[in-house]
Amino acid sequence: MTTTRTSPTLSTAVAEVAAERSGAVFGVMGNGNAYVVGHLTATGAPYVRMRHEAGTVAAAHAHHLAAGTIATATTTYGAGFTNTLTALAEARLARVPLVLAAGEGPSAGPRSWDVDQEALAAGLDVPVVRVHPDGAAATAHYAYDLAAWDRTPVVLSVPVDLATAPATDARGVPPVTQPAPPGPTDDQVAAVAAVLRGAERPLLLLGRGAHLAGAGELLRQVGDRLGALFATSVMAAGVTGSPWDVGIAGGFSTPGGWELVTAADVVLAVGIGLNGFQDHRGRLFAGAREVVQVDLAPVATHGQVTRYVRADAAAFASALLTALDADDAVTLTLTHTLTPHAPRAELSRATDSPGGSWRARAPHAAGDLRADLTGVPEHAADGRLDPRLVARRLDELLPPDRVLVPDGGQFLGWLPQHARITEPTGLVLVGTAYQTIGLGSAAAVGAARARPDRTTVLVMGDGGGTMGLADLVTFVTEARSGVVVVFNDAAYGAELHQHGVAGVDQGGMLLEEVNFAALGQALGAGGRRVTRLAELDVVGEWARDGARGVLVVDVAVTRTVAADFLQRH
Ligand SMILES: Cc1ncc(C[n+]2csc(CCOP(=O)(O)OP(=O)(O)O)c2C)c(N)n1
Repeated sequence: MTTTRTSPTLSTAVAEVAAERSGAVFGVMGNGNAYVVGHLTATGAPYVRMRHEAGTVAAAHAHHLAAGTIATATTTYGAGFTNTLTALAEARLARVPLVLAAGEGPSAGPRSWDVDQEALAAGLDVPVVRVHPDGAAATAHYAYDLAAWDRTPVVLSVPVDLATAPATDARGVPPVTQPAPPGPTDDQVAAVAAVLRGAERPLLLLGRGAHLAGAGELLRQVGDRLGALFATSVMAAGVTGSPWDVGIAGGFSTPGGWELVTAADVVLAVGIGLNGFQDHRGRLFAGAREVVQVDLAPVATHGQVTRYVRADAAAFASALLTALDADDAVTLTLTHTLTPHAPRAELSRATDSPGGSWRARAPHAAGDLRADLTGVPEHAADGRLDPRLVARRLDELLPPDRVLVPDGGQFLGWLPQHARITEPTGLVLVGTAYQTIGLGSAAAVGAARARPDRTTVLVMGDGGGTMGLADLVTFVTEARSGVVVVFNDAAYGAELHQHGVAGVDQGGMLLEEVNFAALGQALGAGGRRVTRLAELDVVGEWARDGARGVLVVDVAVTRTVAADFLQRH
């Protein structure tokens, strides 16, 4: 293939824009994108060879979650494109911006083996931008602008018959300008401040919108003024960095955290969609008389919201802080007049909520809210390990500078419930929006690329793990520092605990045991099969030895313990 053309072609123009606009390009090549990929590799662009096309999109998705920037996926037309559809649906539902530069059938009309890619993308609500030789670079830029503006994956389509056509700048495409996010009105802020002032157990419930707006610190200050507790969505775990964060709200809550979250009488939900996972069967607001939601959606997105403010999370938090400070100043003056020598701490406590600060009444909220596992036996009756003890031990052994990347399955709940996640980029979750399994290994590739300074911890079940085997190969070759933890119950455990227990025949749920440690070794990683908790120490040894390369830890866990998120009522 020639990649030394001096004049730009449609493909080289797309490749140049992809290299300029994205920190990484994840691709599998074929006829439809050969010239795009060839130009990327020839020019030294950060191109990652994935092993399955679903992985190209999942890796770009994870890269965005871990780095915040837009990444690119690239595939050929036809089978290459259709292989991406599950991952594309996930990115669309998760509102993750990325660009998929995909080959497409000829502009002159389809051949016998072409499918209608535009219709397939439309079925997923994913926009398609077709490149034409005139204005190829401008059109490619438009695809990135659109992805950023609408927080969506965009298919940038390269018709195969035009792939090497000379590109010109003849046609300009107006840049997409990001509209300023709406700010709250003074009246809205004053009303919310009053509601929060009247709360006995105020909770700030924060989602990815708060993280993306960079509002974590401001919201922490708001909560501190109010003596409030914090909880987050899974995508915003650790966003405030406050010790008063009681953890993830919803199916992944710790028992202690869930009790506190559902006891709140006033909830301020910021940058969070309040979806079914967070709401967890309608119980999220069990104790709340007021639920204030602040988000960018045109209207409230949960039926129990009592007051909705459409605003950017940071603009709102800053205005609310000012309003609370103004209230404090008034109270401070009054209190100071009465008790001129009272220490500052006393004065600020005087401004607390009516029943005294929730924090003062529930000091355990700042402590360890995880389930008490005292007395839980290491091995269940089937002789395999208890996954909760495994997760708890791994939390101690894994390097603290880590990014957890779970696949989907019932094991999903164990690490969020038992391991510390101290910042939103410390947990990269690809698959839950569309409820798909099998994308974890590819997501781990994207996370490892985005955060080479961290240890990437790929966590998977044996079912999703085998589904995503192709890009386990990529992870092992790509990751500078990685651990693969397989919660291996030799079953589709989530199916077993939902349908097996309901009487569905288990023939389709039980799997042959796969030895992932041996698989890892065959791929060039370290591998250890773990049947006793003490054998997990291999992770600590690996970390002490410099945490280099990839270690696969295949843990034989029991089928008999069901995850809380499948059964909490
Ligand atoms: C692509 C896809 N196929 C099937 C399912 C249905 N499904 C959900 S969880 C699950 C089992 C996952 O098994 P495993 O990865 O071993 O994890 P475990 O549940 O055992 O922890 C299956 C098959 C799905 N969510 N996505």
